[in-house]
Amino acid sequence: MDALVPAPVHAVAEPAQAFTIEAGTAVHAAGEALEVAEFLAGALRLPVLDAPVADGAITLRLAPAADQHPEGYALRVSRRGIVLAAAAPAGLFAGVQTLLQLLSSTAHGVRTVAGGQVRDYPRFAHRGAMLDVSRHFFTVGEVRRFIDQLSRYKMNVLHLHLTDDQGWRLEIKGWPRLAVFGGRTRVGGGPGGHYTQREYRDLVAYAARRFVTVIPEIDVPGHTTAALASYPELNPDGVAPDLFTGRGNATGFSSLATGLDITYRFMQDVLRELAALTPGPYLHIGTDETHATPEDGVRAFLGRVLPMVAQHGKRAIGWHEILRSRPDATVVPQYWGRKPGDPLLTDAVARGHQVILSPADKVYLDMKYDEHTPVGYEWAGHIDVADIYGWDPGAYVADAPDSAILGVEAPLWAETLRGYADVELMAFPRLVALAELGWSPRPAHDWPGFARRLALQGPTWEAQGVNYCRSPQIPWIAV
Ligand code: TNX
Repeated sequence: MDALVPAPVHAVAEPAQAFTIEAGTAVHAAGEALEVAEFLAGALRLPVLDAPVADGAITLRLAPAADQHPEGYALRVSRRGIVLAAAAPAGLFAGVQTLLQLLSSTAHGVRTVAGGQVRDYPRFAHRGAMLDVSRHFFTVGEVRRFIDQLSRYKMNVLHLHLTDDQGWRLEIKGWPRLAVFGGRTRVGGGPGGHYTQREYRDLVAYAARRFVTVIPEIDVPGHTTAALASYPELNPDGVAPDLFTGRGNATGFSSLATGLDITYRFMQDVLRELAALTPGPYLHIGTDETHATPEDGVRAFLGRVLPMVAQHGKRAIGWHEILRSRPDATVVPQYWGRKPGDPLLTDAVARGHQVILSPADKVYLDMKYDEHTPVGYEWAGHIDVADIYGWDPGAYVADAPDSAILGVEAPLWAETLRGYADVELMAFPRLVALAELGWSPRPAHDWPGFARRLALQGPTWEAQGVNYCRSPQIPWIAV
């Protein structure tokens, strides 16, 4: 019980009550609880029985209660059996992740679940990571692995940065060259790639089975060389620029033509197809670093594009620069600045916006841990595990109630990454620190305790072949 990450709201260890998984143990569930039961049974290699609570069994039960958090759960492990109850399937899934962390097996293959009781629910609704698949393309298999890794720590959002100067990574049927031409390459000029709509739908469904919402980002009107290179008619002079394979240190050098009608036909088509692929409530439209777009052009562009997002029944997220155009309060700014108490956020919250916090000097996973990290940037400083753990999202915006903070998200930009092993190196263990900031109540916050619990994940990662960074701040167990 004292090894759980993220730390639960309330847990009592009952060491004499460990449950032993026997040859005949089954997972019992009915109705809507069955899908999560099957997930657990798959992980434990046990059968599922559509049957009521029984001694010696692992039972998953939905007990809808209006006052209970949709991701909350109650878990009771005793010698006689395990009962996991929640108001909604998302809560059962969170409880399953707790149960799996309580599992251990002896050298002889005897599997036990630590005894005790847990009552738990998250602090923030949005607990996410962003993967930049534009600067470097990651395959469906790699993204699935990332989703699995997020969900183990009760993270529930995967933001995919699908387009940028260096690559357009999603098939758009009305504009096919975006993916087949605009997705051809990547930073450094190696091969790129893209997701067909079918692959993308499968990915979204895979995430949904793990209660992870995919938020797709089409970054506009800047960061758009891949689109401009694919269709000459999107350029005011009718001439397509070359594909871009640099890192883009001078980010913000490209722009959609905000004065051309075709730009809005393009946006309407892209957003329509994107919305149709997105069961979740959000579409992310970028809007960062629009240095190549005149300020009134940005305003005019957003004045036409934001209603399109709403028309498709979705809520828009934009990087915090979007606030300069004074959008209505349904728009969610994602803050990547570095100023606690930034008046930009205080004012936005006062106008009714909910915000996502991704301060670059706290949670940018593309920053190096220290000077020895083989990849990554340093413009927002070094970020070791204690830095990502050492701030309070609830206190970052002056005078904001917790309800104004939709949550936290760690972006992983991919300019310097060489492959999926580098994703793991940059994400682990730091992402787990963010998971705890997002899930655990503020009073549970405790660095020495967290460092000790995090160290216990090391053997799991070794066993799974996760390329994590053995930060010297963590008391890793010798391997
Ligand atoms: C800034 S943060 C960017 C990205 C880069 C990143 C590199 C933001 C919204 N834009 O385009 O990839 O820095 O750290």
